Amino acid sequence: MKMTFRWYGEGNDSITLKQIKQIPGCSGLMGVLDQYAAGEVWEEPVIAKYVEDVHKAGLLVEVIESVNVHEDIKLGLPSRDQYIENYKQTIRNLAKHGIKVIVYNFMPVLDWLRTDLARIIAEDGSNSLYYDEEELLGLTPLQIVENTSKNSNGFRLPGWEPERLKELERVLAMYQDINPDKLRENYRYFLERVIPVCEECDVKMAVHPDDPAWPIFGLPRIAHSKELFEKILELYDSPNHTICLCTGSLGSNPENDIPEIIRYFGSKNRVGCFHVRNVKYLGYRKFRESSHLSSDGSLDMYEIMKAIYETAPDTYIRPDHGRMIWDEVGRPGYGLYDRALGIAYLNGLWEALEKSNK
Ligand SMILES: [Mn+2]
Repeated sequence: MKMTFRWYGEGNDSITLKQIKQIPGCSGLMGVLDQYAAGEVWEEPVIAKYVEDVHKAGLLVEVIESVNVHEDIKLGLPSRDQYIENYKQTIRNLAKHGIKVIVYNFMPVLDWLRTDLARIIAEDGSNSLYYDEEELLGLTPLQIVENTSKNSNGFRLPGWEPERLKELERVLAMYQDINPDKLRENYRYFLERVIPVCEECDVKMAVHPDDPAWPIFGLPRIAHSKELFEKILELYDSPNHTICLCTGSLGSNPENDIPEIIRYFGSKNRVGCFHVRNVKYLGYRKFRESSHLSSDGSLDMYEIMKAIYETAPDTYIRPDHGRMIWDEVGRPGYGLYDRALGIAYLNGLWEALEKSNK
């Protein structure tokens, strides 16, 4: 298992590579280059500079996240072919610099979604990302986008890039005719073109689940349960077509049995990497993000790590969102302290699993 940490690049993150290097048992990054809009080619010199910075700090980067899929590909518009060509070029460019896994998603228009990016947790005064479907019902998609960018402490949030969202209403309307089957067909078209390139370059595509794990604003969403992921994997049969198994996204729906889902796809060798975090259920379609510790949230993190240990031991893991603690100010969900605590804890579980299995 390689324990990693998400990092947005020099000048674009409140956290330094030196700080990440000092987290015990953190060997590398899941990297992000969020200067690129969906559909653009990620240029080789820019990738090379990012990778070089990371290596200089004594860290590895073999996973890159948020290589976003252009909306025209999801909508199946004629212009998709050019965007797919660009995507293929980005895969080749990343592969040349040692990238082994590319994390992306196929969510229409809106990426991950919360109704509050900094909900105060009464017990200890920390804050974390929060979702309440009832609050959402009172808002339009445009209001949600505005609230989300306003409350991000000045950081661009992945999936919420302004240029991607400025035509929000027009794009939302275009999804009126797209049902889940149609979206899957458009997804198949994309995979048929992109996965052969991954096979050539020895790169795995890893699709991230819908977050939260149900449809929102009437948009088709096709990646939020074991059955739906089974359908996704059936779209193209290749070991390079995998899941980024995010325990907190899938875990937002208590009907998803996370350890069971990990075992199922892990033993088929179809998990490219893991985001591991906990979530606390507060009611129907209402939750907040908690620390990683099992007893702080609703997921059994020991069972989750055990399922990974038993079915996908050579994988990449990173702690996912953390709370904001100790008065840290940063990109919501992506502070240093709570995620570093998450790494220490997850590594502790892993050490115990290793030793008890000797
Ligand atoms: Mn995730």
